[in-house]
Amino acid sequence: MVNTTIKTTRSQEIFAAAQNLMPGGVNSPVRAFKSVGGQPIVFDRVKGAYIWDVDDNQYIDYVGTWGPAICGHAHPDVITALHTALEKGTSFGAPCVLENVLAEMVIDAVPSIEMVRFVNSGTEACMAVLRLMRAFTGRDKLIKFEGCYHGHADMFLVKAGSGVATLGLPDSPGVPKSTTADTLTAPYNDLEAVKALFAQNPDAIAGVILEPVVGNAGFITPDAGFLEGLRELTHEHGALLVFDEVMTGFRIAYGGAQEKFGITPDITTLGKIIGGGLPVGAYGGRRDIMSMVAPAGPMYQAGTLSGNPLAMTAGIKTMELLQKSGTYEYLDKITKKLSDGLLQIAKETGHEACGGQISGMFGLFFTSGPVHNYEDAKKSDTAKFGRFHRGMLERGIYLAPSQFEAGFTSIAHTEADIDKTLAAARDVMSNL
Ligand code: HOZ
Repeated sequence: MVNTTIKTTRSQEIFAAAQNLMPGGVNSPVRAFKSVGGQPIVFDRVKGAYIWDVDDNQYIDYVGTWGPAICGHAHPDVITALHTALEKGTSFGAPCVLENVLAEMVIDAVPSIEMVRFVNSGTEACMAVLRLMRAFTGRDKLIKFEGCYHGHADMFLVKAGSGVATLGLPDSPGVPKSTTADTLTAPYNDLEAVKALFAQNPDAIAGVILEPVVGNAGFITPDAGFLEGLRELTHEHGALLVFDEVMTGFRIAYGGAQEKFGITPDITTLGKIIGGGLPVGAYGGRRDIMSMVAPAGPMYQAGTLSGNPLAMTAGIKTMELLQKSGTYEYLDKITKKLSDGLLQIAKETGHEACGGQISGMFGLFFTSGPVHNYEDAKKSDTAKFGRFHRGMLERGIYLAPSQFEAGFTSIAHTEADIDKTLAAARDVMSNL
């Protein structure tokens, strides 16, 4: 199936060539449109809330490069700062003062972080954190939640979200059973299941890792008491609590989910927004834990491009922009208008749907819900979502090409963009 009402000749040519060059024609699976049908759109340029494809079609973008574009794409202040930084070089492989600046901003903002280490992606951050959890506690097992995604490292590819959920894959071939033998899983929002795992594995669990608000199984919020319960259980059992805030950090509040919900984990992983659109990840936490990391301590982790001046610059400028008063109120206002509007239109046009938003992060499931965990999310009518996605695309609205990914807005999105999106949604849902 190809796009029917918009001209995508050039996109099709480029994607056809790409399929002979790269597996599936892409460098990350979800963007291949496999679960929504049709072909991916090949982009030419981005600006503010908009993207343009190689056939010159314009779209309102709710992917925002999967989260980083919270200030809108190619914000002029970020671009100007990058030009200046570029003149000084692209990578030093040595300390630079920009690392101190971004580190201080992260430490000031995120309640759990007293020291931070920059890496190059969220995957890298989570891989390092697992090693750190084990090094600090002397225990090997970890608990993760079904549908949560912590990057593509072997130990986390168990009942994972994001592309694994989108493609309906069982756990990935190539991951030795021995590597995941210590990965225990529980349904999200199920404290009793976590209690049982602790009871079955006394003094063996290094920690619990989760997306405090899930974005990789669609958008799922924590039930009242869930995060508090995990905090208590981990304390009680001498285990660490890790918030993977790669998506939620600096998005649902400046200090992330931990600020929003008032629960302070021991360790936090970050990515996306802190790189302002360049490749950055980070992990940080209590000083005594982070002091385990080499060269301060014995736990090894390294990276040639880590802390590089371009990525630090984009991150610093993006975070400065976010500090302007009213940022998160505005994100919440427009995203609530979008989310409420989509649910109302679904109701009026006779579709079972549920969803919600926090600040500039949202989701819509085609199921009556409520969705508390991945099993609930899987009840969604994914074929209908695919048709909805296609219809929206044809009307100039770019949504994440998967039922199992959250959507993102930015401060560049206007009320008029939301109105246009809702008008398109009414049109599409009336004919689904
Ligand atoms: N894993 C990303 C979303 N959860 C998708 C990355 C991409 O395709 O760019």
